[in-house]
Amino acid sequence: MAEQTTYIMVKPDGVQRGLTEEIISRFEGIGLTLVGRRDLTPDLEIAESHYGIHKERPFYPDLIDFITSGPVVAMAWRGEDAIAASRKLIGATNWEEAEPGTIRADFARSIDHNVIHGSDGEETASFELGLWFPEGLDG
Ligand code: IDP
Ligand code: MG
Repeated sequence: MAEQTTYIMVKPDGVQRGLTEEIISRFEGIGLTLVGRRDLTPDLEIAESHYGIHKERPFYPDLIDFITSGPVVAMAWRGEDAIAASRKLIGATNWEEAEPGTIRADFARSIDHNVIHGSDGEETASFELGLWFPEGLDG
């Protein structure tokens, strides 16, 4: 497996609950390196691009409201097999189905406010990194 960079975002609920540092430690704990970080409140334009794939889903309007509701921590993490390793660390979308010890199993308590986002594949990762880090990454 080659080195990859993935897009990870602490969602507004995670930031508001003070989980950012704990989440960063967990990514460091699996050996990934933080190569970009931006703290921002997403505007409608970036939120709609990021979640464009879910436009037809019933939960889309609530998802956009939620993700634009307050600050997020947008991050780029790099390392061996970073995309799948991060998804594993994060756990299933629905916290009730997430493996014990994953971030969502430990901290999420609803399917929509589930603390964290992680890219689900190489194409998604490169799209999302370009969207959230238009000026590029460190290193
Ligand atoms: P993922 O975040 O695990 O990749 P996706 O299926 O890509 O999950 O969904 C994106 C986000 O949309 C989820 O993280 C969650 O916040 C929200 N979401 C997904 N499915 C539902 C649902 O059935 N009800 C409400 N919100 C949902
Ligand atoms: Mg997804």
